[in-house]
Amino acid sequence: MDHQDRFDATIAADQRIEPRDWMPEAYRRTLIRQIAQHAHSEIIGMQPEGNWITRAPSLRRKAILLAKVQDEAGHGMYLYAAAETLGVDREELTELLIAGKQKYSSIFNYPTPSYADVGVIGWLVDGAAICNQVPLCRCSYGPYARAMIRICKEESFHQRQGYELLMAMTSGTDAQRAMVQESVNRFWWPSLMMFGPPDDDSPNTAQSMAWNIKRHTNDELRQRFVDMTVPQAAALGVTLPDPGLRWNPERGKHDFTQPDWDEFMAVVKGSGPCNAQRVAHRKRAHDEGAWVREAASAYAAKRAGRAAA
Ligand code: BYC
Repeated sequence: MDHQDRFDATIAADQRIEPRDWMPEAYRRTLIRQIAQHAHSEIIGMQPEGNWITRAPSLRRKAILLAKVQDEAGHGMYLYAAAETLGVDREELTELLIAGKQKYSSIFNYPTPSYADVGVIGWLVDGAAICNQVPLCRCSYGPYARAMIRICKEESFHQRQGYELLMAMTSGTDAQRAMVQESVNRFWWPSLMMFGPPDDDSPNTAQSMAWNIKRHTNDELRQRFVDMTVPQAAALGVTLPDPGLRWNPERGKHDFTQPDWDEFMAVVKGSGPCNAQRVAHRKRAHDEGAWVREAASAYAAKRAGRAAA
């Protein structure tokens, strides 16, 4: 059996590819692309919510938000570590992000002007993330699949956190209910975009599914998210801002309106409301952290020198 046959047999048997196994170059490149984008999303994703840490309305809410944002940093680290098993370096990936040469999720290019956005991000954005990421726990590449198991557990907790905050707000005053509804109106459409373009316009899905990286198409996961979210919205007493949203008994699923795919393309290409701000902020943090990286390298070199002596 040659390398390619062994690889194909492993995929056909639904088993895992591990870092030391031979893999086609295109499989490696696809994984680096997806895992790096995913890692960058976790790191950039700290910014919209991090915006509220200093202004959270109570010590309890501040502690919860701090812990959540810190979890996102951890997810970024597991994912960069998974990408490193494919022969790329975290430093190199960070440079590509800062130079605008690698993507991160479109959702984090929208602003968070209201505290209700913290709850709505937890509910809708983490909810969409869970829908998309649970199947990745069965991805064919071992280090990515294993990283996703822990990430999904933490994301589920984040989603409950968002829902609990929204339950508190929607059982509060009219002004609080209005804040939640206004935030849902802004985040609903970008949340649907998180799953990627419609299947007919998704260049990567077919090959990624053949390699057992993706387990479902973008449209399948988007549908699953809508069906999961509708009863939750009813329980919260909020309206999803889509007049076309209704149960279709023949399909056994909800019909819904597609988001504005031109807006999606513009955001992915860098013209979203906050793209420039998000990348500039990341660059500043990276530059200001240079002394930490230098100190860590100097310390590691000194220890290595001592060990060799
Ligand atoms: N935003 O052929 P397609 C989180 C790109 S973090 C930007 O369907 P694919 C969280 C796509 O990359 C959420 N770009 O691609 C963190 C491709 O461009 P390239 C991140 C997008 O890869 C903190 C092109 O469009 N989750 O959950 O088969 C707090 C064509 O698309 C987007 C992940 O990264 C988008 N929304 O499928 C709270 C999950 N959609 O690369 C929450 C892992 C598509 O060819 N990633 N593009 O230049 C995936 O599952 C898949 O990569 C996607 C896209 C479903 C996102």
